Amino acid sequence: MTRLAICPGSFDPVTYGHLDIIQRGAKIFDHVIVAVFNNQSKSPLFTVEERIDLLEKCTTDLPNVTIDSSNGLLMDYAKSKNAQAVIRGLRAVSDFEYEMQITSMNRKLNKDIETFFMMTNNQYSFLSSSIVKEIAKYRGNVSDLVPDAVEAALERKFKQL
Ligand code: COD
Repeated sequence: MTRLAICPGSFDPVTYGHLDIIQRGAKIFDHVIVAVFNNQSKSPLFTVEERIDLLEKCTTDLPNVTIDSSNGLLMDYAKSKNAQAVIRGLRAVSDFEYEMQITSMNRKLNKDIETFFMMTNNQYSFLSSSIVKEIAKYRGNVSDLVPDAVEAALERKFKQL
């Protein structure tokens, strides 16, 4: 049986913290689908298409990773793909509280799909898409935080705004 996991998120935009979780997940599961969800409450900077394009550019070296998107519930999406698991990353205690609530609710929606948590790599423990956007907005250097393609996309985006 193929072990398939969904790695869901906003990825607005993808960072080295996300990529670390995706790479490590891809070593454990046969196939990982990175799914971009349109979380409107976060007022995204990038469109879903732009986020997918950046994720595709940053995962070309991972043959068992594909990129997709969804507008619905994560558990419905995971079931439609016959996934056994969802992968999430954990940075701090604050992440834990949020994840615990969502995971409990997701388990209520579908008890057959497990959520796997991976601790952040220490060097990325303070890294988030929001912090990257804040730094890039004021023309700060984000080259240690995101791949080149994302850095260039941020530059273009903030020039337009
Ligand atoms: N180190 C390690 N992990 C990290 C790092 C880092 N530096 N940065 C981010 N991550 C992890 C996050 O913990 C998360 O697991 C993943 O990477 C994606 O992060 P984000 O911030 O891009 O994505 P989120 O947390 O905004 O994604 C939320 C979802 C879109 C998954 C959620 O809203 C969702 O499931 N939406 C669909 C509707 C639904 O089913 N809702 C739940 C109903 S109970």
